[in-house]
Amino acid sequence: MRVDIVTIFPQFFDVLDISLLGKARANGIVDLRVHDLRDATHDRHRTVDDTPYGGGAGMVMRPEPWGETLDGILGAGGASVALGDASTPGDASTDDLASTASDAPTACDASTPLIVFPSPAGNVFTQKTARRYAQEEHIVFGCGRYEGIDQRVFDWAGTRARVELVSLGDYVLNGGEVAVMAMIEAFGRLIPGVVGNPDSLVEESHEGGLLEYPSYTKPAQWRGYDVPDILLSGHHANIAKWRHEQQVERTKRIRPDLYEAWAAAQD
Ligand code: 6GU
Repeated sequence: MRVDIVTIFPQFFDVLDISLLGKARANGIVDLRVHDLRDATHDRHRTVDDTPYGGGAGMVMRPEPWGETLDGILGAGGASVALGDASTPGDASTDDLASTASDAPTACDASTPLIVFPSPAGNVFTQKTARRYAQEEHIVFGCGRYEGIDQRVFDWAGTRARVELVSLGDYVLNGGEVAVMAMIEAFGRLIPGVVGNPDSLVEESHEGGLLEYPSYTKPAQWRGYDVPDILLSGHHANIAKWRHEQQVERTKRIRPDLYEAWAAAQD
């Protein structure tokens, strides 16, 4: 799988070398390339932003460095959609397929790369999104800063690739870098061969629609707290039942929204 990241803070992603992804890169499972947006500027100050047309606070990222950088990543070939067709909305048949039909053309088919722009205005990234990204052949992350990126970058990119705006949740970050790191952490471990024991992916929170059960290890007594007797019983069926009950109870208490969705899917 190929992953490109476009950012004005390339050093930010140095830590990917020491994570799980570092091993996946060394093994050749993930071909990850980080691009400095400023390398595609041609003025002495390496300017990537400017004042917004129409006025207003903050700065907007200029389109030219984005165009030049994405040209280099996407290459000369690949799909291209005629501008006249560009308003054709993509297949947004699932709620998770983060359609940006109103913001950018999505006429490109699944054989084109997926360009993800982290944005608080995007569809919320979930475990389902992570599973989908883990199946992609080529994802490009475009990290915006300042008040955003010139809208024409999204419009044009949608003629060359599938484009999605994706948010981590309802709060505002200064830029997309931390969001991209979180998304890579989430989908990277779902790429076949990245996590050693695939069983560990099945039991955890969100994969089954419920939060994880509590875990215990040695010692059996610690600072007055005992490990629940059932876990020392050796009775595997009872342990599985207890863990499931814990999951249901926890989810109901901490995430009633998830609980309702899970309960509705049970019948
Ligand atoms: Cl993906 N980007 C930014 N800038 N802020 C966010 C976000 C993303 N998700 C939540 N807040």
